[in-house]
Amino acid sequence: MKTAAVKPAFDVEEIRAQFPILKELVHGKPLVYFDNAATSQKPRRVIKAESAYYATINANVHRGVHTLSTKATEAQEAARETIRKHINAKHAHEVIFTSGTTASMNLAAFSLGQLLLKKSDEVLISGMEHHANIVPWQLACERHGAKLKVIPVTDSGELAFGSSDHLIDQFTDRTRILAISHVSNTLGTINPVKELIAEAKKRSIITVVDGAQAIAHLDVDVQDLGCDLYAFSGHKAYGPTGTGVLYGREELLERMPPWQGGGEMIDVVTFEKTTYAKLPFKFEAGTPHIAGIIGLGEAFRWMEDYDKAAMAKHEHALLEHATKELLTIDGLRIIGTAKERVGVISFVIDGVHHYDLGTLLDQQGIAVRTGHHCTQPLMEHFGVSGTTRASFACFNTREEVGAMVAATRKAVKMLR
Ligand code: 7TS
Repeated sequence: MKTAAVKPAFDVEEIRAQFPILKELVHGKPLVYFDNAATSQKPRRVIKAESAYYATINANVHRGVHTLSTKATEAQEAARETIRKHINAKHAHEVIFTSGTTASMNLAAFSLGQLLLKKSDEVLISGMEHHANIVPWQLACERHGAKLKVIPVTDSGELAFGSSDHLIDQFTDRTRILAISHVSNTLGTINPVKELIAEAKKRSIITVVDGAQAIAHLDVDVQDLGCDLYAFSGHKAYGPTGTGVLYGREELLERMPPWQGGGEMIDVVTFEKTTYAKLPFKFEAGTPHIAGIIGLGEAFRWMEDYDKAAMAKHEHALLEHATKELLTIDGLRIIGTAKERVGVISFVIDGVHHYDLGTLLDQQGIAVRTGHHCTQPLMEHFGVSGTTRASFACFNTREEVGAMVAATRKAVKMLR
């Protein structure tokens, strides 16, 4: 387990002051940014770190003997170590940089497919997955003649385990891989991944966690979870777009074949045969997003400066306030009422299309996401074409929630 350091008390105004974008006006109104599940905003420190790389040490990494290349390499590798510590991985080389969760999942599905999947084997996912944790496995299953199986979702938006007492009857003797989201991007449900992983381990099933919506909101400890692979995007955790991570347990990564070929991932290349570089470089073909990775390291250092539990508590209070206030609107239904949730709230309103509501909220300066949120099977389960979704970050306030509720009430009057 990680050791806790003493952190300053949570002060939302002090946090807000660090996000330059929060001073922007949208349609003449102060920006209320409630689309953090799509991408979070970035504190000044992250923006500065990224531009300082370009302004002072721009060079390619792990290549040159010259000073700038050495400095760029050191800055990139410092980011890797920061992330290792944050997620409590055993080794820095277990942290692979990717362009985001989507790339991490494609890497995982391609490589694990090659390593593990044979005809009639099974990959188990859940009914609340983002398309990035569905389609790569479908492609892998097609390639290897394997089957995709799905853990159903209950009406409250939780995983439906087997019959009783958390007995998991979705696992069969053909299940090779369990790929599951830590937190649902549409419902906010926090899944009991640690328990699922323990069950999977008893059956020698490899576990892959989609942590895209967890990394900025929960205390993620990969050793405590016991997962084999853990994927997330940097840009949802106050870091730059185009950055992400795939954490992998060393012993498994050693056995997994590369996903992409090219420069940096090789040891020796001949036309007859190529041998691969050691970890993590075997999985990092080509020039990485160096500036972004440096910014990502800074985002994690920034998060480390705060008490994540206090951030989570603040976001949860916003969720509770939003739930209570939104439910006073006639005909409004919340989609996803699981007991354990992060600050994500999805809702539908009788007689109001989510797209129209999103447009009217935008005119009030309020940014929410509308639509299926890249979870079409989940929308089908709930019998809706889409929802309006507000997703909170540590810089959001109770007053902003009030503004959203008032604007929603006004919009409903106009639209009905
Ligand atoms: N997995 C989950 C659970 C996600 O929420 C997302 C993005 C992804 C994977 C893909 O991440 P990317 O960084 O590679 O795009 N989710 C959302 C969302 O909810 N709204 O916009 C993107």
